[in-house]
Amino acid sequence: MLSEKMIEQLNEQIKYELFSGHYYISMAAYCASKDLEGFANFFIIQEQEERFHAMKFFHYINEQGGDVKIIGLDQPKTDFKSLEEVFDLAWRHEQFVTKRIHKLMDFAIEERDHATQSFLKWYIDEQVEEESTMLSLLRKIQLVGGKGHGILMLDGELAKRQFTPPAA
Ligand code: OFO
Repeated sequence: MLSEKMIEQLNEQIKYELFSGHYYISMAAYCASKDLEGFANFFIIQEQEERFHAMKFFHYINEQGGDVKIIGLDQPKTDFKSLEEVFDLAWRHEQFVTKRIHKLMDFAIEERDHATQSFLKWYIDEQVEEESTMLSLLRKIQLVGGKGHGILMLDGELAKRQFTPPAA
């Protein structure tokens, strides 16, 4: 059984997960506009991951007898200057999401809601991976100076990315 306040907080997190997907599709559009189909694919797959994150909250709220409420999404940024900027923003965005997940965990601890603490553990681990993926790509892009052969090689690598539902 979840408190009303907890249901509200979890519903808000659905919004953030869906917004992450929205933001990444916008980044995919920028990459596609530069003919970087591999980078576009990376963000298209990332959007599927974010939907998975959102739906995990959706099912948890339902399982616990709460009502899911879908809240409107904000307009994501659409004008990007470079691939480096895109990955810098993606990395910063993941840090923001990590902070939100940690705040949720703090609240679950405060409420002595053990079930939600156990549920959120998965997200805490997932965020370590999410931040690391974005930072690693940002560093690689910086390493090759954001252009040339290196970028084409990375693009080829990222074209292979496929969606595999993360282990529950
Ligand atoms: Fe849902 O992890 Fe990215 O935002």
